[in-house]
Amino acid sequence: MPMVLLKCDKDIPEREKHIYLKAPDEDTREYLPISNAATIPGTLSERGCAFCGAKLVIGGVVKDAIQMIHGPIGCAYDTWHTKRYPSDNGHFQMKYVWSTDMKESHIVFGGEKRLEKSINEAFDEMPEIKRMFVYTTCPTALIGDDVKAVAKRVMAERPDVDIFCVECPGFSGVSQSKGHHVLNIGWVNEKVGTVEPEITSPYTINFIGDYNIQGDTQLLQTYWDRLGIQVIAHFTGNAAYDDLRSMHRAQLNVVNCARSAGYIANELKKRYGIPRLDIDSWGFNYMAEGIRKICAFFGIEDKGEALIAEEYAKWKPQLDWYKERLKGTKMAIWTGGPRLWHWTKSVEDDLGVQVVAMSSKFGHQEDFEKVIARGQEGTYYIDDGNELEFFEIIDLVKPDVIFTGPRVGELVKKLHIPYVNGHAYHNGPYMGFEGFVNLARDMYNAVYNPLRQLAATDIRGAASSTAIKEAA
Ligand code: D6N
Repeated sequence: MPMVLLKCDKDIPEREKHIYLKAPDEDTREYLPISNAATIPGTLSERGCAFCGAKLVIGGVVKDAIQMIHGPIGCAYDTWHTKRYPSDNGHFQMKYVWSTDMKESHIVFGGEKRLEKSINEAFDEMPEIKRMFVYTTCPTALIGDDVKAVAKRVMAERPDVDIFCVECPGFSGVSQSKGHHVLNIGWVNEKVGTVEPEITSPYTINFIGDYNIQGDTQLLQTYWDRLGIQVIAHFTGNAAYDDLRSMHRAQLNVVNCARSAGYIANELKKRYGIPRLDIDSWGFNYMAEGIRKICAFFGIEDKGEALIAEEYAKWKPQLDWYKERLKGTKMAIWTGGPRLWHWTKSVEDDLGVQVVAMSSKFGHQEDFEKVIARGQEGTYYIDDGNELEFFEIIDLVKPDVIFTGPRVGELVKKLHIPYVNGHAYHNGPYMGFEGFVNLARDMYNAVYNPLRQLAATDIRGAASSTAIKEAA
């Protein structure tokens, strides 16, 4: 039976449809876990809200815009500083958070005046910044504040500023995935095509679905520079607001995270005829394949081969050093969705690591199709997993390392299983050739860390003190 009802789920048997164990000789197309559906009551979901998907994942990465969150203060604080996406302008977007700080009386009497005042205050405080995102949140959307009308008024009074409104309150979807969608479509509807870029190369791309986590975008940028490819816009790692307004001028859309940003790539194709090319940027094999495809599109294959050869010469020996030591390591990946399919085969091919369990918070059917196709037999594939399920899965598959977020990471550490931050990374970047060596290093350091044995030792008992001597 390929769908699995875990013991901890005996009171919520509907969970069976969300957990799949890949078995030999099955037509896996018949067994996709249900996904992108409302969380089942009774399960403690790890998901984020739709607002968070728009703000924390995509909009908040843009480096030169004020992020005005129209709602209670917590919506601002809780989507600030929990991810690391640096920028080359002093990390302006990570330093500050702005909120209209809605209180009960504003909810009763309406928050539009307060929003207008807050927008003006923010621009006055930071006169060098002329761009802004405004987000609605659950309460301000429920009371019907017309944020677009407010933004229009401010833009009429201040002709040098530009404001983009994201109307995507937390309750508007089953997970943060909805926020990705709303922001993608809003941006292409309202902002793309409103700025003309300066074209400096015969080869132009948009790089879509990469958020400069610990410098990913900046590392890949060194490749595009060496290949002579101009990136019109990065959606949205280290991105400038106005660059994203000129996305309509690229010759090719290169998509890394198809989940969060496939929508805008599809719209750019429909409206402007720009082709979409999906690549994986994590892993040696995948990165080389991606560079080959992009170079083939422009007819600059030689340049691509030269770059790949240089990078392999520099980094492959280091990767192999780690591969030698990580071979046979059992890994679990519990992140948002796409990293499951980006990573399962790359760690297997490049590092000899076996992925034994994968859980996606908000992946859709297409994400599960990809991950099950790329993943191994005997591996669990879980949609919207909860903590009790994680503990049971750990007992079943006994992973040596888990790539997940800090919250679940802290839990698994108590079981003396090392975790590596699969969202914001431990010491990234992880994309590209150098990046995958960083990932291997962090995995090696986690798995072989001697502190793990010490942490598992209780020095209060006589038996344990022997153990500690042995460990020492
Ligand atoms: Fe894509 S689906 S945007 S790759 Fe996305 Fe990206 Fe994945 C995700 S940077 Fe994952 Fe998230 Fe991040 S869960 S924040 S690691 V966390 N929405």
